[in-house]
Formats: sequence, structure tokens, C-alpha cells
Amino acid sequence: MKYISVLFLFFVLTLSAQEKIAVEIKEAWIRPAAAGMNTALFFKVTNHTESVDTLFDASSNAADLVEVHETYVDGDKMGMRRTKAEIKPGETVEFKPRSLHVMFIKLLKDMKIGDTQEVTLHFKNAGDVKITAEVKDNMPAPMRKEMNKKKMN
Ligand SMILES: [Cu+2]
Repeated sequence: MKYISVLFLFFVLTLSAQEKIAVEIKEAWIRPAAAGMNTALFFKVTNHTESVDTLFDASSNAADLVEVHETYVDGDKMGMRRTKAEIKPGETVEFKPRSLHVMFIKLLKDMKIGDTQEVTLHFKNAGDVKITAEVKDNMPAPMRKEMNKKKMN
């Protein structure tokens, strides 16, 4: 009986803790790159509120310029452009390679595997959400292979 009530209390506490998080960021990682180069931040964002939220900008002391980007395909060309990411209520949007990402343009320092970096994400409703991302080589294997091949050609 005691065990059950402790479990119940834990459940209630967990629920109320979750209610306070408007947007939740998970699995944030940055592709390794050297100072002066560009790189990108990826993560999963879940909207726990009842209304649509929009990630419209980001900032960090790691780069000259930090922008929310999407990758697009135009014929056989692939490019990137600034965008705003809409996250519907209850929805999880994945920022991933060749898709939505937060671009770091002209890094002011090296991003080495194992480093951590603070980034602030700016949401229309949730406001500023500060996250810590880890630098890791997390590219999907087929994509990494293709990129290496391009480098060799
Ligand atoms: Cu980009």
C-alpha cells in the first residue's frame, strides 16, 4: 500500500513538472567543425502546449551568425535558406541533417567531439529556451559515406 502511494505521488509530481515545460528540447547535438567554418545544431523539439509555437531564431556566442535553416531541393541542386519552424500542439519536430537545422556561420571557436555549447532558441510563445548541446559525430552512416566520397572526388 505504501509502495503504491509513493508511486502515485511520483506520478503526480512528474505530471506537474511536465506541465511547466512549454517546449522540450531533446538530443541536442552539434556537428564537429573547426573555427572559421560553418556547422549546424540538431535536436528534437516537442510542443507541450495547446497552441502552435514557432522557432524563429537562435543565438550563441559560438558563431558570428546563428540562423534557423531548412534544406531544400530545386531540380538537382540542393540549398539552404532561413526559415521559421512551426511546432503544432503535441507535435515533435526533428531538426536533422538535410532538413531543418540551426546553422552556425563562421565559428568563433573549434567544435570538438565531447565539447558542450550553450545555445538559446527563440520561440514566439515559449520565449527564450536555453539548451546545452554536445558536439558529436552523429551523422547517419549512409550520409557520412556519401560526404566522404564527395570529398575524395
Ligand atoms: Cu544551413
